Amino acid sequence: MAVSSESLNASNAASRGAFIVMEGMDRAGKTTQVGKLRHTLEEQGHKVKTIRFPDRTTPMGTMIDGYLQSKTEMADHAIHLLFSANRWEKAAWIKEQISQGYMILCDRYYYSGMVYSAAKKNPALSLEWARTPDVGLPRPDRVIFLDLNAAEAEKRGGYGEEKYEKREMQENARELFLGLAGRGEESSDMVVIDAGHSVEQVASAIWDEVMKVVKAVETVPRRELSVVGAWTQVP
Ligand code: Z5A
Ligand code: MG
Repeated sequence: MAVSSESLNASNAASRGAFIVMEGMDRAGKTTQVGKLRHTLEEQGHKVKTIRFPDRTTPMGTMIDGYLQSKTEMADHAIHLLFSANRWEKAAWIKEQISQGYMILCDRYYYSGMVYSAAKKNPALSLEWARTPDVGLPRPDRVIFLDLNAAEAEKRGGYGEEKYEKREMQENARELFLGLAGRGEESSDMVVIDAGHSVEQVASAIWDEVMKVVKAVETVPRRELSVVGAWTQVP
């Protein structure tokens, strides 16, 4: 992608990496865009590692995969805590890579965790409850939310194969995701990008955001990543 006029220099040796999360609706293009962003950052000389959640390669991830493919049943709270535990498995690794100067690009994170579980509308599983097990995880420097309505998502490849890929669930999840723009630290961490454009147009909008974050991280050498804090007040 063309970024020449606003290129960034390779990582400053004295700075930590940036922790960037790609969130969004099903089939919004998160994995596609993580790949493109990795390529662009590496072209500019940055060290980059990618991670995705759920990480289906761990023992807990295998259980999550079985659930998403409707091979096993699990109580709503139990699967929710497994998704969270799957992130905690990687928390120390994320902190370590960031301190070594790697840019971490993360494909889904705790935003998906709380939103998809709350989208089930189980009266005993609120958004607030769902967020709690993730308090204390590494807090992203920026969360890019790729917004796509369910009708557009359904036109894209592979839709409908997994458990949550149903119209009502997707519409509930989208409403909850967008509602995070007005809540707690998520309101300052999250930026919404319209994912209904071409891959290149979306990549360009993402780059505009990422560039700002990388510059900010590089100007404050060795500042630690902060952690996800508790929601202290109900708006
Ligand atoms: N889940 C949860 O409940 N709790 C949690 O804590 C977490 C997740 C972390 C599986 O996630 C499910 O887990 C998910 C949330 C839940 N359920 N739902 N819904 P996953 O990340 O493993 O899901 P996935 O299989 O990777 O699908 P995805 O992430 O939704 O897709 P994507 O990464 O956003 O899209 P993509 O793979 O990049 O692209 C999809 C297709 O669209 C592909 O054919 C592309 O070529 C095409 N595409 C991409 N961009 C465009 C544009 N701009 N225009 C046209 N076509 C495009
Ligand atoms: Mg994906």
